Amino acid sequence: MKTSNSENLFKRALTLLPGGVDSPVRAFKSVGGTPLFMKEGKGSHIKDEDGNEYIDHCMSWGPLIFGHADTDVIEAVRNTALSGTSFGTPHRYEVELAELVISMVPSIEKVRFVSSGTEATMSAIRLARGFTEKDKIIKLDGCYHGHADFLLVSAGSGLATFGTPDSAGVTQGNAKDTLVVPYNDLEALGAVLEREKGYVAALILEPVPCNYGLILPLDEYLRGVRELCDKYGVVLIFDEVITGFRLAKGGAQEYFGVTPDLTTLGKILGGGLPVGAYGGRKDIMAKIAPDGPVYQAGTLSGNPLAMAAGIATMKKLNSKNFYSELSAKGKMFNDKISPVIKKFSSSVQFRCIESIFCLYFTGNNNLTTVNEIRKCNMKLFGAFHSAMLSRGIYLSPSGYEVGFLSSAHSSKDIDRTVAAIAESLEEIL
Ligand code: KE4
Repeated sequence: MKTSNSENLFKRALTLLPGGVDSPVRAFKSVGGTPLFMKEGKGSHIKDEDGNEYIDHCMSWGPLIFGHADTDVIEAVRNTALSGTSFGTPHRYEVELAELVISMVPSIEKVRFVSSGTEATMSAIRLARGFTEKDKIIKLDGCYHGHADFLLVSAGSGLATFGTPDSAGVTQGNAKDTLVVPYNDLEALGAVLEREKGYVAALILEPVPCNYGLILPLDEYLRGVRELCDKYGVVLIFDEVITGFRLAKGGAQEYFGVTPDLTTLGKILGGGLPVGAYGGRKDIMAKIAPDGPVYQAGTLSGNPLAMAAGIATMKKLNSKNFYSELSAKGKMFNDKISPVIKKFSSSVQFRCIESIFCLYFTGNNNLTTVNEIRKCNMKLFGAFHSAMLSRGIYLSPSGYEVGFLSSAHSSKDIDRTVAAIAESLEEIL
């Protein structure tokens, strides 16, 4: 596979950008080899600077639920751009996208648009602290919520649960108010809430964690979290940056029937342009400036170009049968891949939920907590990723990330991906 153009571009990039990238996971550090510079995409396919074509299952990490260069989204962006990209004033598209989001997401009565998932989660936490006038927050081990300092915190030693900084530059002062408890463990959560009674402002979690592989919630876990938050007066924040508009029109909260107090959104919401959002109960959102004392702002928040992409995306998601057809694709993929995984079940597992999937290199089939996923063989994933690339399949370049299907993935694409997985597992195992 010729990759000299990507290699030359990467050499230049390394002298200009830290690690040659604008986001670390793109650097292929955990899978090895030179990151591929993509040039164009259409539907389920992308092409790199050397002309190699791939079926894409990373899909820009989730936003492209209709696939690359969706005609409706591109049309909306093109038409809007001709009238200008940003005015820094209120614009009708903010109103139209807000109406769509509020009509689709059960928990959202009022919404604020921002420009990334990080901005959404960072603002939602500040809002919850301002609303409750409490300092501590709880996050779930293995969940990722973007790079706000107080969220770059991982589980402390043992049951201490006080957070330890996950990154240089995050101060103890910032980490000390973040408590970390294991996901899928209501007992551990209840114990921390009891011990910290009266001090916890909010609990934030990915309802279905997708940043430590894919972790499926145990039955009634999310309902249990809701009940515990009610019992201790803690604001429940669902970070649906990935699951929002993905698992269902109303995201995981619709899919599992559990309604949080606040929801954060991103990725699909912007149809591939930079958009994030946070929203929820009116009484909580009333605290946000300029209505209330919690400050949050953004130059390009709600800009017409990004809003236009979001409106086109939301309207398309509301078309009849969209989710049942996407769900059927996920089921087809699962049905076709299962016999392949079964053959190699001593070394590889597979999980999926709707159009999100993940392969784990481990013989352990009980993958309900991050500790089990921590034991997966990421070196083998690296070999698998390269084997799949050589067969024209582009997977997210990290064993901790998930893969996606879009409405543009055909049954032929799915057959090709399944065949490539079977051949790649044969090759590396
Ligand atoms: P952004 O700031 O990257 O738009 O969103 C942060 C974020 C928040 N919440 C969840 C559940 C997320 O998954 C993310 C970002 N996801 C990662 C990969 N899964 C983005 C890819 C990257 O970091 O380059």
